[in-house]
Amino acid sequence: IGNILSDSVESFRDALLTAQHIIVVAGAGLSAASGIPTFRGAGGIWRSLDAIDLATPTAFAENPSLVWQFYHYRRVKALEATPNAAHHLLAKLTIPSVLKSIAPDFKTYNLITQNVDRLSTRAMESLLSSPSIQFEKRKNDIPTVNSGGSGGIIEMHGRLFDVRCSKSQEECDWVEEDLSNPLNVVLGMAGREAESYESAGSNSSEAVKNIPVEELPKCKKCGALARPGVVWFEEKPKHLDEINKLVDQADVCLVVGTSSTVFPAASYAYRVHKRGGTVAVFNLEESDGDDHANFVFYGPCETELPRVLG
Ligand code: BJW
Ligand code: ZN
Repeated sequence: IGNILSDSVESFRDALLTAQHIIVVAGAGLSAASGIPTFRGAGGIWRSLDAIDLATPTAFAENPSLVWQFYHYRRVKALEATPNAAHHLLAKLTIPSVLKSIAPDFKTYNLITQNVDRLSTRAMESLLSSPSIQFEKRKNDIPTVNSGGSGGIIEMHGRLFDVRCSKSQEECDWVEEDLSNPLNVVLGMAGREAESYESAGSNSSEAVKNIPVEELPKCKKCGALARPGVVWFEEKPKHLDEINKLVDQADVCLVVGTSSTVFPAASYAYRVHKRGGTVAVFNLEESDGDDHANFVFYGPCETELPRVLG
């Protein structure tokens, strides 16, 4: 028996009138309009390799040179990108007076994102620096994780711009945010070479250099090989305690631009729905999230979010 879905803006806005705790669960589709490739489907192929196969501890252990070049490419993409209308809309909802105009009883609003590209944080930063908006004393409250609070951006799959030691966290806890481009000269050179190879008409893994481990980024504490500060398959997502509290208290869950195929993120809408909460999916097309939704707004989230919530 299929789940009954509505696409009525009016009914969804009615549900928001009594909402108290609102969460957004976001995925790669949120950043698609900014030019960041998604994981599944055509966008997920890098130099003829599948992004999903590269985002694993095994791939890194077997070929750190390959995986670092993939993340160098991703870092450059993210640095060159700018937040789109969907990031900006979700950021604007952290302003209590704005959210109160559509959800007058709301108490908390938090964005749980699977994305590592920093674009939601950048949308927040640009909002906080815009002079035209009154901030209700939120000026110094640049959100990161704030358990039980409101206005947080929770980056559950880590961050593309964090660089950390490849040893286990117990062995070496070094981690540093580094927005530089390139992160290291050799990666920069390999990236440019691969690009000219590609523009000469080839899109293959042959364009990927074999960089010796000594020339890859290193831990600044113990000298071991460094790795991107992202969460790969089989690794523990970040901030799970905070997230679980938010999911357990949420009465409205917006699912934005995710295929809802990766756990535990894929289970959050299900949990809210099962408790009788309202779930609204914003996606280009049908996704696994639809199974546990009350509302589905098909289309690009950068136009659908402003249409439904703006
Ligand atoms: C638009 C749009 C537009 C496009 N507008 N929409 C069996 C059952 C249950 C679980 C498991 C299982 N077997 C294995 C597991 C666990 C595993 C898992 O879920 N595997 C599945 C494949 C089954 N999960 C894990 O391993 C996680 N860890 C874990 O569970 O740990 C447990 C633990 C607990 C305590 C201690 C120790 C362990 C970790 C998952 C890590 C995922 N990592 C990645 C890479 C991150 C780094 C990087 O960026 O490189 O995260 S994989 C990749 O998938 C990335 C994404 O965040 C994630 C989700 O993808 P997302 O965002 O949904 O993207 P797409 O491409 O799939 O979808 C895009 C969507 O957007 C599409 O639907 C489009 O239609 C849409 N769209 N444009 C609106 N403009
Ligand atoms: Zn180290």
